[in-house]
Amino acid sequence: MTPVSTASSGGVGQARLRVEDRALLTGRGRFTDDIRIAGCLHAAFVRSPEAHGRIVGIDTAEAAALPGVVRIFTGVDLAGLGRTSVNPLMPELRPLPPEPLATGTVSAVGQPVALVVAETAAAALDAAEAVFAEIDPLPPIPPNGEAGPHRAREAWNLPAADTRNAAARATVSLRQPLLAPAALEPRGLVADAATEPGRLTVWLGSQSPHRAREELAAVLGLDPDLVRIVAPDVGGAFGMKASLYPEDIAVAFAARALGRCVKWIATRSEEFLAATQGRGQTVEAGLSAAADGTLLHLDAAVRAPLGSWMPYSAVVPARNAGRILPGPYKVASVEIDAAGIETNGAAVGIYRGAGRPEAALAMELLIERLAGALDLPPEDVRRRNFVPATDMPWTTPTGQTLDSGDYAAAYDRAKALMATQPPADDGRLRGCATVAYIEPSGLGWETARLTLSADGTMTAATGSTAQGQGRTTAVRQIVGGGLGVDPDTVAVVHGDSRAPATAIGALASRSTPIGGSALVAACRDLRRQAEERLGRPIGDRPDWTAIASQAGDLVADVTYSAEGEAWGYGAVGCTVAIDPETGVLTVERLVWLDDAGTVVNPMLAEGQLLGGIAQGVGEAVLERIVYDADGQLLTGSFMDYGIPRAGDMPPVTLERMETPSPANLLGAKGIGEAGAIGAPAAIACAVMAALRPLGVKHLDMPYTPAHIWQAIRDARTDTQTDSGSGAGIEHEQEE
Ligand code: SMO
Repeated sequence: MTPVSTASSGGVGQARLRVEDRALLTGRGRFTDDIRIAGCLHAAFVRSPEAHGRIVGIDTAEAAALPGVVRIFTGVDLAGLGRTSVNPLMPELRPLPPEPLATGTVSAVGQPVALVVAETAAAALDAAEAVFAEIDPLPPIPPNGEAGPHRAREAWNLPAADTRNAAARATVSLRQPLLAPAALEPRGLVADAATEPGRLTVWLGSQSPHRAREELAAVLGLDPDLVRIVAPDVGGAFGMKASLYPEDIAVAFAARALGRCVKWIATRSEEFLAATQGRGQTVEAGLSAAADGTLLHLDAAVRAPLGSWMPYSAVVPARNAGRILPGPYKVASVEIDAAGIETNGAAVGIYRGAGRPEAALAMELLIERLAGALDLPPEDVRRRNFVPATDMPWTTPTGQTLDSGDYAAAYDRAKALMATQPPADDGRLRGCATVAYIEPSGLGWETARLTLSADGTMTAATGSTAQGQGRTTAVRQIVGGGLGVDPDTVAVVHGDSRAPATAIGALASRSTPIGGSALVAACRDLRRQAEERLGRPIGDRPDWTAIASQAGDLVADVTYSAEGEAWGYGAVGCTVAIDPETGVLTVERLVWLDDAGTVVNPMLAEGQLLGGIAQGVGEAVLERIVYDADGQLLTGSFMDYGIPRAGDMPPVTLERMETPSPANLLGAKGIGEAGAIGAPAAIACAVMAALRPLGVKHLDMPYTPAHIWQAIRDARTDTQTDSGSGAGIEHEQEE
């Protein structure tokens, strides 16, 4: 395996400006709502006001008589459809696919119960409000609780190490809030069954249009060749646009039933109610070590809420939180159990990091506490246990293969960057911590298709879709480097289920490692074909126009399978200041060392990190979905749910190392989720360092002023500082 040199001509490694931005920043993007098909109808959903209940009846008569209404669909109309699938990544799995429209019972506030199709969006909305759904309430399973039927489960057990040498054991008990992925562009689709009779073309804001085509065709009972999914410009996704939704199925069904085009664009309120949410896990974990800090045994129970239905990747957060829990550290033995739990809330799915942030948070808090119990500096415990570069590839106790990297070097560099910070003393509580994280970027395959037309035009189609990451820019650089052409001359196609013919999509930080490597493989294949046709070597910078005129069209259609999983990693230093009188937290500084292997474009990589950090800061400081005991959503708008704004971003110092991965052709590792993985863990450890001297033993995110103020007050007024604590230390050799 020869990684591509970062110095190769034409692109890889260069900080080129994003070619996407001129259109996106001047209002000339083309998002799903910008798709205008003549005669297209509009859809609006009637949604359940109850978290759990029995449908007594749905009265559509008054609504159906309103002007402009074309048809109202209820669950019985769609009852014969197939069901979407759930990726069977955990050994114990009882899938819970959604009903496109509820029949019999409702199981979450906001669940679609009827679909109104009308001539205008306003008419559809008016009619939806005139539909009366009579529902007998039933007691709900609270969406942010921990009780409920287990729907998925996996355990990782590596026989117990000899813990007789354990000098201490630390525990944590974490309750992480549910989060709203809150993509700038809400979900939406335009389903056109009119323009080409017998065929269905759907414009869908999606990370995975090819999978959407397979799933939609299966559910509707259609030949997949008759279904085309196009993801136009997509304004953020973060895992929330990775799976087919009940609304997508209902609207596509309506378009087919009417032989028309039907459009639906979600409102922000509908996104809070019915888009998939993230996080929400409960983690009970313990970690023991010898007196010198050598980690011995890690045990954990992860409970992940699933909500009321399961998208395709529903079990990924629980599985990742379990399999990644040991992080970059050697741990002699583990006993980890992860389960997904059904509740009466919106579906919970993958959200930037998808179990990785949860794993890093638990492990880093455990290490901080364990170091305290052992009376060792936390950095000493980390350094003692990092998997050494010389031991790579390394199989973790959960069976994962870490591919490459120098975790200790990254950590030392981050510590060195932290040391340059002048100490401040302004009466506020200060805390700092330097943590470490890992970021697996997926297994399996991705596709690429390179076409050299007879006129010399080079077109690259990639299975990795774009939601704002700068995919076109990166593809041009990879192909420019691979073929020895000017990147700006490469035409790029993405987000169309017609080209390539199959694909997975943009998920799990895999687009550059796996999707990029597919492009590298396609470049090699195109070169080989050209040399075969011409019967001679073509050199590093071939004249493709001349080749095309001599050899004719060439197509390289490649399905590339990664040899293993590439693991990005890094270290994050954080300083926080807390006003003890008001509880106001300031994240004063983050220093960041990330190793994403081969970097295609340092500017894009930096953008990915900063975006992930912003979402990680939001998780740590601001964001929380709240349901009441009846399963009613209390945070249904941005008036109630805080997402970070520019002023909430701390100053960030970014540096990187570049250890090419042996797991794929490009040598790239994930970076898209790194910021969201490292930031919450770093901020949490720094906040606990600041509050620990006051006797605060544990505080769950988000660290809002009210939350911190209450913790400080409780610690001051409560000499029994254990009360309200979610963590403990056991000195096993003490009385
Ligand atoms: S959370 Mo990602 O889109 O796998």
